[in-house]
Amino acid sequence: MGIRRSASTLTTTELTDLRDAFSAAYGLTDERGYAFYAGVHGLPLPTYCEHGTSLFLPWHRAYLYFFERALVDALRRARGDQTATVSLPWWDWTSTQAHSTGLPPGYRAGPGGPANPLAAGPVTLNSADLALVRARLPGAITDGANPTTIRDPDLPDELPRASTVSRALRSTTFNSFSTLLESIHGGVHGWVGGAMTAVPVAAFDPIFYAHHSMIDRLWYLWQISPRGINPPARLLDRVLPPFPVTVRQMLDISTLGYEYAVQVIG
Ligand SMILES: [Cu+2]
Repeated sequence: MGIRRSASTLTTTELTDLRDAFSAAYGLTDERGYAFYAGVHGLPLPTYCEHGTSLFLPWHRAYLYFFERALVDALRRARGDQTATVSLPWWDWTSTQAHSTGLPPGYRAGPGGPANPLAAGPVTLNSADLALVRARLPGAITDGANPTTIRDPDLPDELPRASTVSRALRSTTFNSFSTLLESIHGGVHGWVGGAMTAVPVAAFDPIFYAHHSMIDRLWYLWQISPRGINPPARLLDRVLPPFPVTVRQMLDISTLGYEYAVQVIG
């Protein structure tokens, strides 16, 4: 919790904390763990995530909020240190660096080095769901026992451009902003390839959370811009299952205990 930073600016300590937190969450098989959160978004059924609706932004904000809390708890338990903390970084896929090298360095697999828990996530599904994923979504997860997510990234310069995001940020209604941003977001899922291209398993890839932090940050930047406005009033008291929160409660990130480094936009 606290300040969410760009994935490309993490200190060695911050990256170690993040990796330890993900590893700790991978090891928890109950509702505190990674499999539970990844499963909330996709398989096993029911799938809760909101796509193609005006709840896309608030639902994913709630999702990241509860997942980030789970990461903090997992890290504290693993370290036996109640002061340990961690924040979800965002992956700025519009940056010059992303357009030349693609995925954030901290999320890539090192050649022959120790396994990087941010390079792939464990796909802990029952055998029927695993068989379904393998039949319907070839190339999403590895074969054999203890499968993990697979990526198949496109060329770095094919990531969304800052100018495309700027156009979305000039939207003057919540629904037009949400629709434009969701479409840009979908392009990045496709760019990463593999598990990230498919809702049922996308959230098993740890890059999912860095990608969605970027989306959440762009919503925040639009909210504080002169054009930012609340979702339509009829949506404000909608609950965002399975989370016991409403759209209204997701509007002000300062009440959620995290912030993004401020960036001035015109
Ligand atoms: Cu997504």
